Amino acid sequence: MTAINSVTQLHRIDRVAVISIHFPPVNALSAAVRDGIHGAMQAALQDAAIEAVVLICEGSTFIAGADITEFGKPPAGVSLAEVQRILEEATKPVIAAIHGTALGGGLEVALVCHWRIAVPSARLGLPEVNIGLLPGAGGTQRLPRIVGVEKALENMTSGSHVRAGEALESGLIDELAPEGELQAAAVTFAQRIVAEKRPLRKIRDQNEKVLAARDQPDIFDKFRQANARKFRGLEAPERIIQCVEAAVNLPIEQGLKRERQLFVELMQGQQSAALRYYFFASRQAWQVPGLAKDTPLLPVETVGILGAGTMGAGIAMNFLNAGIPVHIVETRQEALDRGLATIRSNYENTARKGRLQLADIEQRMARLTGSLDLQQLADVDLVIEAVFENMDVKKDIFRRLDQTCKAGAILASNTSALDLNEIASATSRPESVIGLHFFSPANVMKLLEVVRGTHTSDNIIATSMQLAKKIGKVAVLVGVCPGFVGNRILAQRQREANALIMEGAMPWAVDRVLYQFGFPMGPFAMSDLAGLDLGWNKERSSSSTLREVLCEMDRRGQKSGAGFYDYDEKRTAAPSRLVEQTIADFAKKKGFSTREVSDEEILERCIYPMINEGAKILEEGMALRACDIDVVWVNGYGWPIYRGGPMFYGDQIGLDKVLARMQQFEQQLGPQFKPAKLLVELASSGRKFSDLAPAK
Ligand code: 3H9
Repeated sequence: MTAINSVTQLHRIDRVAVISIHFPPVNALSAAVRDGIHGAMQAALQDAAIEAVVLICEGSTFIAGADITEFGKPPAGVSLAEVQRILEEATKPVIAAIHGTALGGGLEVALVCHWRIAVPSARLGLPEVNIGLLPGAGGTQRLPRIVGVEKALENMTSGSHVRAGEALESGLIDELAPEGELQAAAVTFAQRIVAEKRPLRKIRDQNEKVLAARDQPDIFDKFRQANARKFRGLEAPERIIQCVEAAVNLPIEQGLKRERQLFVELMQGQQSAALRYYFFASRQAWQVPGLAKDTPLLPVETVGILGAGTMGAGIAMNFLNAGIPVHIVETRQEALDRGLATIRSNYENTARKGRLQLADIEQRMARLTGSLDLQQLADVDLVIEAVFENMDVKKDIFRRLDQTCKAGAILASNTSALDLNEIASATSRPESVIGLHFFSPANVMKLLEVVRGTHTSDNIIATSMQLAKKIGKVAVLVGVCPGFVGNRILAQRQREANALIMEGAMPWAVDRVLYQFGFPMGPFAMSDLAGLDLGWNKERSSSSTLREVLCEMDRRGQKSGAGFYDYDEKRTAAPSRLVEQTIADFAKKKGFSTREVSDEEILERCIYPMINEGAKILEEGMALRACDIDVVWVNGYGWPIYRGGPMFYGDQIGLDKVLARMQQFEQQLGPQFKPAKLLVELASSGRKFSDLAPAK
């Protein structure tokens, strides 16, 4: 065994050289890894006793890609292109032995090896699109040469991973190795290649599949059209398509040049910077400073839910899906029956779309029970209260839970805005009380705000974070304040959207600007979808808000065929003259004078107060890090991921610019725009939100 460098070993098994990489956590292609492979290859090629080479990794995975932390730094070590050249041009067969994941640059390294062997649990993919890039080490030219143009387009623009079995079928790998015996199988495979004197196989020379696509020029436009919605606003998918067009129409050397050029363009762009930032942000959100790594976790093997409404039912599904039995308690049989039926029908809908087997439905439903008896929750490990937002009702429930539930049970509230500490004060064990704020529909939405009360104990927090992972949520720890992080920031945008239409912007103009910014829909389209009559009462309605006026006109949103917009029978929205007039009359009555409002103002008025509110949230320690706020907004509110999140966006456009506009708005429009202290501090010292240390 020879150490080539700190991360690379070279050893011989008979006449096969085994290069093994050990660079935890994911064997990313850092300078050391590149140097190591290059050095080991040189040694193996020079050694006359060596007939073949196996490239393998230690730890949990094969190479999972280029080292993202190196991006943007000055180049160091041997380049990836040189590493690939020495592998591909080697005069001795080189076999990549894959376990875990071979992703991005990792798969691109495997693709310049002459053969690939993998264990069945391995997954392979080119997920660069997820960080706003394209496979920049030949992936766009080599993948279509193996799996064909359509599959390559699909794989690279979705960033999906394929399992080893599928990879074998498509030719991406050449053989499966028994699980746990990868090295031995790879060496045997290499020896067989040598014994059979097989000519070295280079993917770059296999042109059949790309040439076949030359006769179908509309293949690319069809692909663009079919995916237009999915790719909206994103730069990388289109560049990937252009690279594959190059693979089809140009010789490989020119295709590789085109790939490099487009890769560099993306790498220097703002989208990739945002997506790379988000990659690390989404991982950091799981880490809670001050919480010891060995904090004991509580077992959560049974869950009780109070309330079988839309929220309660959706929450229950998360646990049923993860194999955890749930008991739902309601106050009325009818409501309970409706809730249980909702859960079944949600599963049936999923099954109809082919995403669930009928047997799975029964398995999940078998884990679900319900009753009208709170005592049934005496032994559960976790209770989640999901009744309507009323402090007195919630306090009463927690008082009773305190008397009913076993010691050590986690008592959680799904409140979206109420003071968790006040709720906890109704119990004799506030240390066991936590907020688990799910977003609607709770079985679909990824975000979970884990709300830490003043007294919530560390093991309840650690257990909740771990449980969130288990049920497939993205958890962010937040503090107790009205609306927590997500809704508190949303309130800023909503206030401004409402104000803008009083000042002369039409709802469809506000919606268009926010849609073009990248949100899936604007606030008025969203209100129509949710229903304008949420919380509206016909008897008490007094035309005091525009919303009330619209409801009084029976414009209650999509469900009534009209709201801010008019809807046809397919629910296609169209701007409404009547609404335009209604807004003008209402604004006049309230003393507003209307004017032309520019798109730029709409955007700044809606977004900058959100950034400002985020700054206040950080100032108060209600979010641990700026990037946590971004994770909340991307996962819970449709913030376009390629803009990183509101705080990253603020950093990107410049906090001095945000501050200057907030100050102008404050002067023109009032104190609601008063800049946060933190925003002033950062902007005046030329710093960013990302420069801040996390809160404790
Ligand atoms: C590329 O290859 C470009 C090329 O085409 C062209 C070049 C010219 N670099 O996700 P986890 C860290 S672009 C640096 O929690 P899991 C991660 O931050 C790259 N670090 O684990 C975390 O650190 P920490 C294309 C990386 O088991 C730790 O590893 N490749 C990288 O849930 C564990 O990560 C990709 O986009 C990296 N490439 O999932 C693959 N990857 O512990 C990206 C991970 O300090 N990676 N880290 O928080 C993944 O998809 C997942 O990490 C993986 C493991 C599936 C591998």
